[in-house]
Amino acid sequence: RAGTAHVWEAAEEFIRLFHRENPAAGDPEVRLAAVRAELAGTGTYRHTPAELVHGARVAWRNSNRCIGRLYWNSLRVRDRRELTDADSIADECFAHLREATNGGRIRPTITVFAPDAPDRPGPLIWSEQLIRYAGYGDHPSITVGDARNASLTRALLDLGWPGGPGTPFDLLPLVVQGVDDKPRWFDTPADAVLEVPIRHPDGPDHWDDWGLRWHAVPAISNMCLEIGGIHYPAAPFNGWYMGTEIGARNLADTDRYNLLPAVARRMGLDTSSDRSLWKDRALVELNRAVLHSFDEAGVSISDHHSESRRFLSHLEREERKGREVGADWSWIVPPISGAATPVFHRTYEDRPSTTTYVHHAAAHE
Ligand code: HEM
Ligand code: NRG
Repeated sequence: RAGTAHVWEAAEEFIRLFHRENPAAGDPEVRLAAVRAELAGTGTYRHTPAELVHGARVAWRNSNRCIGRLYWNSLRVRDRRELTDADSIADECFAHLREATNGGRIRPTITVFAPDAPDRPGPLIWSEQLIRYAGYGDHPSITVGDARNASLTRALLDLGWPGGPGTPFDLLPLVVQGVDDKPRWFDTPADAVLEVPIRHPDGPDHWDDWGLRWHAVPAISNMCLEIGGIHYPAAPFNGWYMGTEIGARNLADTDRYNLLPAVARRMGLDTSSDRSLWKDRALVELNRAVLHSFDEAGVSISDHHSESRRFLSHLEREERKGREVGADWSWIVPPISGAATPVFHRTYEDRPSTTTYVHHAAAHE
């Protein structure tokens, strides 16, 4: 069969790694012979349940942009490879959210749907994350909501979604494209989404009535899980947030919620000159508010100082196991107080792997 040479190469590497790290799984040569025969006969091969679990975990271990990798080996894997249609996939995404949210004690979880087959691509989740806020309007400065999701919001309206109430935090439906089907949208059930109201620990009178909020669970749903040459285009995964993702980026970036001027105003800061460092001071207070609010709500979240220390423990532990850890400095170093965290003061090798999570082009752009 033509076109399977590159699959075989990645498959052989993965199967050998799987057996090296799971000696109880038996003789790799026996499994390799079976994989080779299946590839020759069908143009693809099926992972065993144990290979899928380990593969999804190793793909996390190989995610060079992720600072949260210390617990890679405890990722919960939901095997839903039999599902190819949008309805069941949406249902299972919502079930994923309920199990992963766990009342606030967030559990790192992945749900794996059908892989690409030689004769047809697998299902696709158009939404960047399972939970996203609408962005109405095409220009960041005039958008209501999250400008990052303006193109997804537009795609949804084109698909017949009537639109939400028009608040800055309207939940978008999930967009799923089943195998051999058009993309379809599914309203996210309220009981699948936990949100946290953002309040400041010192200034309740200034922040309480503001209506800021963010969702508890970051669940990336548009990356492709690649394991040993097999591509799972729909495989949403989640961990918990590091506070800076919300406080220093989502709510602060000028092309997202752009809230620093409003925070500074509430704090009574002099915004007439950059040199008053009003942006820096507003950033710190916004980040304090995020951590405080998640703590108050009993929702898992890490801060960038402890997450950085955990990442260095991860590097040490992996080194002891004889494994080299790839990392991308520009993604690992937190967006505020970089040099105050230990991950700043060293370099990393951004080494590629064939078992990892990769971005594919957005279907709606
Ligand atoms: C990226 C933290 C769990 C895979 C990141 C980033 C942070 C982070 C801060 C950078 C995000 C950004 O700058 O936008 C964490 C924490 C976790 C966690 C605190 C808690 C357990 C996971 C899990 C997976 C994962 C469970 C996969 C199974 C990734 C990937 C990226 C990433 C693939 C890069 C995303 C991209 O390219 O857009 N993580 N993570 N992480 N993480 Fe993690
Ligand atoms: N910055 C994005 C999420 C990216 C992934 N971060 C995680 N992943 N924490 C945001 O929504 O702010 N995770 O799987 O936990």
